[in-house]
Amino acid sequence: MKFETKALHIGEEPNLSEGGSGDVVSPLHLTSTFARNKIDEPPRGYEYSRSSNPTRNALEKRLAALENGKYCTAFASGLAATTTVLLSLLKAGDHMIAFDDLYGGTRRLFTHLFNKKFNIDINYVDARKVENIADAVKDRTRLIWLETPTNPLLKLCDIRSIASIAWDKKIFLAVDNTFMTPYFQLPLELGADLVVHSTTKYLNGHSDSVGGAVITSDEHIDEKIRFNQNAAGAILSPFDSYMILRGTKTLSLRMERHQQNALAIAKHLEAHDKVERVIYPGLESHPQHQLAKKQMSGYGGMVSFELKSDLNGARGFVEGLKLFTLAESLGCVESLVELPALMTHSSIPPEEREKTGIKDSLIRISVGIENIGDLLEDLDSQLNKL
Ligand code: P1T
Repeated sequence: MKFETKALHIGEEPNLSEGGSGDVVSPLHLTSTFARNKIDEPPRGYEYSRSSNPTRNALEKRLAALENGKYCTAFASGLAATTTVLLSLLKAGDHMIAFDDLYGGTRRLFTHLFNKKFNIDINYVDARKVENIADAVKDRTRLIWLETPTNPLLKLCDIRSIASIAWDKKIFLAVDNTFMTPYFQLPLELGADLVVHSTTKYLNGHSDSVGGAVITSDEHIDEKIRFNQNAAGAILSPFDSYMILRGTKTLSLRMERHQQNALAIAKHLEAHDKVERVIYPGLESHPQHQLAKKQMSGYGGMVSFELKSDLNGARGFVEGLKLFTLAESLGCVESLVELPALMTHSSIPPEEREKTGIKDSLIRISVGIENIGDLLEDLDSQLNKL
């Protein structure tokens, strides 16, 4: 089955056997527990909804299929998924390497919890250069953590080349695929061991659910993560599982439109004299456009740009927009705008932000599926005020 078909049919096969009701849409199983006849009689594979739930299972099956993986575990948020991966693969004293440009909350989790509290040694490196990863490897390195493209600077790294280093040194490679989704990028096919998602974003797509997921094809990795999904308990609720199942059905259509609008906006901003720099992997001016073409089948819906202005100018710009809602998050049908220095990445110390290139005037937009003419008019109205 191709992507669009899997997104509709995997995990939601109507049950037409005797006793099955033939629901076309997977029923929402809100039960917390499952009855059994006798203590030793396994109750149809389900015992308790933290361990396993039919609606969550349906979603996990679908997401595994969309990423071309074998196993998926779903969590209460993207960060809960990330936490469970680190809990499952690392122990105190281990070393990990992470891209130096990451979602601010992921970096806060790594630094404040796993490094400072649980003694995981972490090196943040510019993973655009594969040799920076190779140079950072130590005997104790157990995990490499990447976003590509990164949040918010849309930097790319070469998954296949980094996977070959990881493979050689027996290090796990995890890729956060939230920005591209499996519609545009398949990290497992490129050699990653695990894919992580904030399903809060494109997979659900409608700003009305928070969730996360981990996908792998490695049985042993899945076993560890599944154990901790139950043991630590940061599971996705049945209702959110239902919402994301519904969201994935239109993912392919939404991603095409997000991308079409994002490219038009990126080109428009690039030609505007009030704009210093536009970052979008689909622009030929993106320093890694060739890698984007090779590694991804599209460029996504996220655009970042710097105004020829200061923090106050950028603040006035984002606060003045009418159609772009000023809010954190991304990947939903409506357009959102934010200032990373004061919002999503404010937990990163200013000197670290400076080092990775997150300037005060950097604006990040998550381009929605509205009419492109309306979106351009909204942006122009604020650009002309500068
Ligand atoms: O918010 P949560 O579902 O816990 O997901 C965390 C997360 C993980 N990975 C990436 C790439 C992300 O962008 C996020 C969350 N990001 C935002 C809320 C944001 O506005 O960037």
